[in-house]
Amino acid sequence: MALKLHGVAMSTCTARVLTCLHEKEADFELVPVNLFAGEHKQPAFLAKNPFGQIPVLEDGDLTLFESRAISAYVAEKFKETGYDLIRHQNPKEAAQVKVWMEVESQQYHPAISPIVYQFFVAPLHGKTPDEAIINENLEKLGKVLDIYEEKLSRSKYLAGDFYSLADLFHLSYTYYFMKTPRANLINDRPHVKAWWEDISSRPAFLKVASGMNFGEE
Ligand code: GSH
Repeated sequence: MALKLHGVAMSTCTARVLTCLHEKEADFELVPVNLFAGEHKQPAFLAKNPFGQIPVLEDGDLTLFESRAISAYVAEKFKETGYDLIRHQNPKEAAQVKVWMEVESQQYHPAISPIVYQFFVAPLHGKTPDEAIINENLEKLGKVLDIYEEKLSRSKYLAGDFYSLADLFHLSYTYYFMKTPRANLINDRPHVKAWWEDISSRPAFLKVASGMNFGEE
């Protein structure tokens, strides 16, 4: 039975899982959730994720939420097909993948997500993007990217000389960030820029990016 992913193609967290599913060439069905109608806050959806957020993955009797945990499950379940995202045959490389997955979630995400929110989501709620929040987080993001620049001068990807789930986790938020007037934070750092151009041009992500039209016509 095909996996069922409940979510919306333009959502960053859904896009993270979709990219992973495409990399693994997994058979799945995307079940749309009507966020504007509040479907994710209704009992039927809350039974799948009590936090009332997308995405949710159903694999038979297994129900999962949290996009990074779902992606890790998909990468493990389909470790023999598609691209190996977790270096499952090399414990030391696999450990480095886990380190940089944590870095994305603990360092990169907290800085980039408020910026993306202010540029793309706040206007949907009739609010002007808050410059103070944007600037404070640009500063944080710049410091994180300085560390990335140094790391990426020593290895082609974050966990080593191989693309992995750690790189993949960065795609969806960075994709929207690159549409803001502050894309220079990436473009001014040559190794980060080369890394971004490489990971964002993988066929699995291009498929997903074609559905990410948040905040655009
Ligand atoms: N940490 C969660 C994950 O990675 O899955 C975050 C999930 C999340 O924030 N989902 C957003 C959502 O459902 C869409 S990207 N927003 C609607 C809401 O929170 O009401």
